[in-house]
Parts: sequence; structure tokens; C-alpha cells
Amino acid sequence: MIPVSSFQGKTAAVFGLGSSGIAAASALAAGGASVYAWDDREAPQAAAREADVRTTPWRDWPWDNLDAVILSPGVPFTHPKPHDVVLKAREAKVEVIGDIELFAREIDTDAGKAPIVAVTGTNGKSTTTALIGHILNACGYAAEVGGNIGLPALELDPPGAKTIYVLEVSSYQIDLSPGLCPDVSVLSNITPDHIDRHGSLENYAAVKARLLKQTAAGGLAVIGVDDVHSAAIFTSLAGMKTTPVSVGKILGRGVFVLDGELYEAQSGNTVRISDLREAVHLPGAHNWQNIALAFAAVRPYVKNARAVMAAVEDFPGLPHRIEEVGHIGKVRFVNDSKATNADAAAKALACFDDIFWIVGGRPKAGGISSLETFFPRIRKAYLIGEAAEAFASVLKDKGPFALCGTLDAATTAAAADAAASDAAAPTVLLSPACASFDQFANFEVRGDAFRVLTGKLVAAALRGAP
Ligand code: UMA
Repeated sequence: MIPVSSFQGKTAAVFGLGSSGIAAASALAAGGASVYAWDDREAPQAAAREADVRTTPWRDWPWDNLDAVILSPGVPFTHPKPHDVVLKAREAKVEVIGDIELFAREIDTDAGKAPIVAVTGTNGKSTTTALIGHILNACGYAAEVGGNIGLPALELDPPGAKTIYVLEVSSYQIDLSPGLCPDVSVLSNITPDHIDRHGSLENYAAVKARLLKQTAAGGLAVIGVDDVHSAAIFTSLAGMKTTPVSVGKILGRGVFVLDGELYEAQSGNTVRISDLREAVHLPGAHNWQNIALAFAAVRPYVKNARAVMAAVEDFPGLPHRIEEVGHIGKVRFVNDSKATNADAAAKALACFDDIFWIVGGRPKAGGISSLETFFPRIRKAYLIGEAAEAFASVLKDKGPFALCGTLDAATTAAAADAAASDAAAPTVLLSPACASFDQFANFEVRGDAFRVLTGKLVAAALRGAP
């Protein structure tokens, strides 16, 4: 834990007692602040009390004496409308910030305590964050990886001589972190997301841009320039030290990927770095972007490009994201449970031929219609959950499918069909393009269930082997 000393002797209140709220309350108390805390739901209040955090309804907080309200990222700040606690804070003229802001004030980059690399963007930010951490660790640093990726920033270890903090930051967190000035900021891409929370795509892009503009003096901004919003942000950063990154475009300066080959261009000199098809745990063009971003982000710390690429090649990948979880003979099983919408599923469908596709759950707006271009790669679809009937009507006349109901039935059927097929290297792919909440607690539980089912099939195949 990183104790928050900037509020020593002051009074702070934490609203929202999920993982980041409890971490903030504990770190504030450890730093010597007087702490008030509340959550609208009873279960998080109870969890906070278990963690020795005293709870007080927010209306009873000492508003005249509060120095700050620490708001959890999931609590509405501006849209669709600010939570009442935010309105009360404004009325009482109390600043509203997030846990990452507390972290930033503590790890003051100007004071040289430890560098901060902050990664944002719509897609790929978790993989890029984890990959940057992996490369830095492999190259002699002690990377501390946290933020939106899962571990709250204040739960990371305090800085040591070799520490580099690598944070994934969501737009929600940027909104609440005006003092986060990363040494390296990374923007992967911007496509429509979280519009309900930010009011419009323009507002969402503006929040992302803010992180890059906050890059510390002398720091580096790394930007994927393949979509119009990110490209506009890149242009707006003229005068700052930047590295543009592209997959598909040749750049005169920056890092780019062409036909699976990674290149670095600087001072009029373009150097071929490596063949990204060798990074077997990071398949697909979207992962080439993640690798190129990570490569550019670690350059201020690691001069040896070969060492960087050696680390990339042994990166194990992240669970639930195009994660290979087993093999039976020629059949590969891939867990992509994190794909909770069609855009994300498209990334996985683009990686394989001869797909036996397990899809469904609680559908999102638009369903799977946008995935039609991938249907020729799909040998058969296995439909599960609430979306099954609706997806069946999309797939009708376009390819074989089966209504399976559960993940269990779908996995068993897909495995048998893939094994019996004439495909040389078939893939049973769980890439649901749906939320999991109709049948599972979250996408991780769904992915773990698939992993267990695959394991049982593998064990049964081994027992049956001569
Ligand atoms: N709450 C209220 N009133 C409200 C809304 C929420 O009291 O009106 C309370 C909830 O009851 C709950 C708490 O606030 O107890 C929820 O807090 P939170 O959702 O902010 O969750 P944390 O557990 O603190 O997790 C947060 C991030 N969550 C969000 O941004 C929504 C986690 O990102 C992050 O991993 C964690 O901090 C550690 O830094 C998750 C996420 O879904 C993975 N992020 C979004 C995304 O990636 O798309 C942005």
C-alpha cells in the first residue's frame, strides 16, 4: 500500500466503496488523515467495515471541514447527471478527485520518486499496460502494474530504486485526476464507448486527450494514429515529444507495423525491428498495435530493441483475451470471454479460420449483425444465453448453428464437431459478443468456466487415448 501523506492532518471523505474506494480510505488513514466513507449499497459498506474503514452516511459528513471527496470512478460525475454527493461537494466548495489523483500527488513525478507510465484508449489498454509491465520487468526494472486493469493504484508497493509505475487509466479515472502527469502517456485508440458517462463521443475523446496533454514536462506521449479522433489528438500535441504509432501506415517518424513486421523510424532512418507473427500469445492486428505501443512506451527506459522484443515474445498474454486454454489433437480451444460486444469479438474472429464459435449471453445493442464479414470463417455457431433466439435469426441462411442454451452444452458440441470436421486446424472459440450477467457473475467467471470445461474434455481425451 502507498500511504497518502498529502492529506496528513486533514479530513477526507471517500464515496464508493468498491476496491479503489476501500484502498483510498485505507491509504488516507495510513497517511494520517481523518476519513469518512460511504456507499449507496449495503454490501460494500459491510466490506469496508471488514477492512477497518468506518462508514458514515454522506449527508452526515462534516461538510464544512472536508478537504476533499474521493469519488470512485463508477459513480456518475457529470453524465447522465452528477450523483447527489457531487452536487453537495460543489455546493460546499469541496474538491472532488479520484484515487489515481491521490496516487499522483504521492508519487510526484517532479520529485523524481519513480516514473509513471499511464495507458488509456478504448481498446487494448489492458493488454498494452500488462505488456509494458512485463517488458520493464524483463529488462531489469520493478514494474508496478495497476489502475483500471484491476489492482487499485494505491494498493501498489511504495517506490523503490528500480520502480516504474504502469497504470491503466479509464476515462472515468482521468476525469478525476487533474494532477496525473505521466512521464510516458499512451493512447491506444478511440472508438465510441462510455457515451452515457461522458455525454458525447467528443467529450469522451476530450477526456482522453487531457491525459496526454498532462504528460510531464520532458515526457513522452505515445499515440495510436489509426483512427480520426486519436490522429486529431496527435496533431493537437505539436510541440510536445510524441511517438506516433500505426498498424498499416508507413510513418516517416514513429513506430509502425506493416504486414506483421515492426519498424521504428527516427531521424530519417527506418529500422526493421522484428516479425510480430512470432509473438504467438499476441495474435492479430489489434495485438500488433498493442505491441507497437508498448515498444514505443518503453523506449525511454530500454535502449536495446532486441531485449524488448525477447520480452514481447515470452509475454504469456492476458486471461480471457484470445487466451489459448487447451488442445485436443488438432483442435485448439480459445477463451475470449472478455469480448462482451461485437467489436471485441471481431478481433478474435479475425485471428482464426475454421471457427467453431460459442456466442451469446445478454445481448448488447446491435447484436452480431456487424460481424457478418466474418461468417465465412465460421464452420458452425453454438448459441447460448438470452441472445440465442435473436442471434439465430441473424445467422439463419448464413451458416449452420445450434441452439445450445448453456456454455457446458455448447463447449461439448463444438469440441465434438471440431474434432470430426475436415478442417486441418479448427478452433473452438468462446467469444460471446455479449455480457455474461444472464448466466454468470461476470466475464471472468464465464471464462474460468470455459477453461474448466476444456480441461475436463482434455482429461477425458487423454484417458481415452490408447
Ligand atoms: N456506487 C455508489 N453509487 C453510485 C455508483 C456506484 O455508491 O451511484 C458504488 C457501488 O455500490 C460500488 C462502488 O461505488 O460499491 C463501485 O465503485 P467502482 O465501480 O468505481 O468500482 P471499483 O471496485 O472501485 O473499481 C474501479 C474501476 N471500476 C470502474 O471504473 C467502474 C475498475 O475498473 C478498476 O479495476 C478498479 O477501480 C481499480 O482501479 C473496472 C471497469 O469496469 C475494470 N472499468 C471500466 C472499463 O474498463 O470499461 C471503466
